[in-house]
Amino acid sequence: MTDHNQPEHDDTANAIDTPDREDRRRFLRGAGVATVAGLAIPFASNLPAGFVPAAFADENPLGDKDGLTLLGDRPVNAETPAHLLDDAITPTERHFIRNNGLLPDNMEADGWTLTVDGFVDNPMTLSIADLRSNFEVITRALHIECGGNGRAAFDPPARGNQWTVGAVACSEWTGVRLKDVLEAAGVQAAAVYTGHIGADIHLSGDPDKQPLSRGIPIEKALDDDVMIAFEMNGGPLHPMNGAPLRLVVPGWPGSCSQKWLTRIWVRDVVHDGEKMGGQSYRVPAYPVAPGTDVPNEDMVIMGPMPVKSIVTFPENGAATGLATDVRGHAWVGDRTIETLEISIDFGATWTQAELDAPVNKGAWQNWRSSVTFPMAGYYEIWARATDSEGVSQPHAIAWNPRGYNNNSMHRVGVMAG
Ligand SMILES: Nc1nc2c(c(=O)[nH]1)N[C@H]1C(S)=C(S)[C@@H](COP(=O)(O)O)O[C@H]1N2
Ligand SMILES: [Mo]
Repeated sequence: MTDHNQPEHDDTANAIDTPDREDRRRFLRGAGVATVAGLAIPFASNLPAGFVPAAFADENPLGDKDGLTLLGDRPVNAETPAHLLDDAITPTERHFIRNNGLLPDNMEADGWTLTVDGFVDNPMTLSIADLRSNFEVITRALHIECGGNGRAAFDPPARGNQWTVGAVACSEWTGVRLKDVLEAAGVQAAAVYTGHIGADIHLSGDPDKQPLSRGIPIEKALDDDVMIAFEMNGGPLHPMNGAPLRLVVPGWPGSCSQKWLTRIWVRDVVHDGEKMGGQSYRVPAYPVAPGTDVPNEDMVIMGPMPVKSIVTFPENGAATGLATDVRGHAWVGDRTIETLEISIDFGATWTQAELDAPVNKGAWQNWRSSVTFPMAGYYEIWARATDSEGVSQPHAIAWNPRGYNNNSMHRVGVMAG
């Protein structure tokens, strides 16, 4: 019903004016007093961290990302449901998002530079055009898994994003080898570690703080399969995935793959940037009972990620016939997957699935099988990968304080028959 007393097209007649993009940007930036449509928020200090005023909710922070589950929007974190990870190569719209801060203001490829300095003979600053013309350009399928993938299953819970299984992806990246760039810069004998710096903005808005600055041992940085990437799946990098330049360090905690990359600082000490110390991306040096408080000095920096797999078909909770195809992916830090087994009887018996070799080093491995259920009912499909050192996925989580490295078997329930 139209209220004829209200003038048409008069915005001031609304309960609150439409919040504009500038308001939202300012709010997300955490810069000064937050407002909505020019109105102060008297109870702003009560608004829980990570909450954005509901009046802004119509602006989808995930944009063109397809079907991702939003875990938080300040910073933006979103995972991909397992059944949407079915492709051999993860489409850009389905690559998960893990941000520690806010997007840089400027993500233009033109004018972007990468500085390589520190313990190198020839410090250099390169444009993306320089990277393309001075080094061999390669395209590789490389997987990235967040160190906290699987944290939601921790008991007692671990704080941080409650990822279930979908903070993992394997896109096809185009760029240059980090190794080639480091060799051109001339890594000095004293170098032990890289330090990675990106252009993203700290949640506080303080330009002197960085949301994240991690690094890797120099031996890993000189691996053939570590890339500085400027394209993703044949197109530009997605703004949420580090446009216009990022590192991709397959097999290592995703946090090593610095997005919005502006500088590689070659260090003569273990890099001490943001989230290299304390309890961040570090695990106890020895096994601990669930719930144990572990002092910082007993924590070690995470290295290669453990052996893991995911079932991408059928979808958890699906109705199937008495026979169904089953498929998914498997991956592991610096090794390869040797076998992938599945069980439909809660792990009593296992059968081997067909497993592909990685399309290149650093890619996840695709696998497939088919199962026939003996009668109608509820079944679970369990998948278990074993790596080239004979290490398999466990049933239970090796608990640690911040919820890293959960590589327990993925379980998918189906209603068969
Ligand atoms: N500059 C910068 N790089 C970053 C991050 C970040 O917050 N800032 N997050 C890291 C983490 S923790 C992960 S898991 C990966 C995720 O990459 P994606 O968002 O492209 O999936 O990016 C890493 N690179
Ligand atoms: Mo991560």
